[in-house]
Amino acid sequence: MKTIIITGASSGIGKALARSLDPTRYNIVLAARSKEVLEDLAAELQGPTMVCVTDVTDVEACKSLVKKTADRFGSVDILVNNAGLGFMDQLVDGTLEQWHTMVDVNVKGVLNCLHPCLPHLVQAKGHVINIGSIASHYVFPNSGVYCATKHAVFAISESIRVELMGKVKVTTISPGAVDTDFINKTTNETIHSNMKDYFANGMTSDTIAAQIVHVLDAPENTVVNEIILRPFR
Ligand code: NJP
Repeated sequence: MKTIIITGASSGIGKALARSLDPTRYNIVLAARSKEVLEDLAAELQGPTMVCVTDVTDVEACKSLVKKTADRFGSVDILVNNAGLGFMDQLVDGTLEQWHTMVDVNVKGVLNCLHPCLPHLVQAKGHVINIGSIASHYVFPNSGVYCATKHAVFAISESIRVELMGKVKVTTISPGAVDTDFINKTTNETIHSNMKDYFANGMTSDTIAAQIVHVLDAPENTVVNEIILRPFR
């Protein structure tokens, strides 16, 4: 059995991933802030599962998530840094508060979980899966700060790749539009109404989850470092 922590497991891609994993092969740790949703999901899953209510912006909560995981299951083999959000807006209209929230969740949240996990991952010859984005590679209008955070996520993945080669596997999953609650965080009503159909016609969370499962099933001596997925239309 391998032990996998999934952040942002209460919705979208994280939830779909939890449902897609083979319960006979994984101990699944579900992390997010929405306690009841996580508990309902845990009740639905067949295998060993633990709910850890975690705000990834809270350093102590992230340390506790990793400690509880190691105490309960004996190892941390896979960390999926999936929790993330985007507020789409022009720079001149965006609020500093929303910019900070994106940095706090998408970048610091990844680091807050990665730091306490690393000793366990090195010991387990484990795997970090960071959910990046097409926005890890390109900068689009109305999403400058979001793109900056996802560029940072890609850089974090690359630093794991170059420094921990042979010790810890790392994969960046870089999707384009996926039909989740993601776009509904955008408070600029004009941008939201212009983009919501684009996202509603995007890929499904199950499609992204299937690719993560595929990455986890790569041969022991192989690592898939990145998958870029775009809607085909
Ligand atoms: O979005 P959504 P996705 N602490 O809104 C959690 C990236 N992505 O599945 O805490 C802990 O359904 C939140 O949980 P809760 C995107 O950037 C997406 O699409 O209970 N968790 C929920 O489970 C993100 O990195 C698209 O509110 C926190 C989850 O995050 C990843 O995919 C395209 C949290 C968000 O679920 C999953 O997003 C792309 C916190 N402070 C990249 N704040 C796309 N959908 O089109 C939020 O390129 N969460």
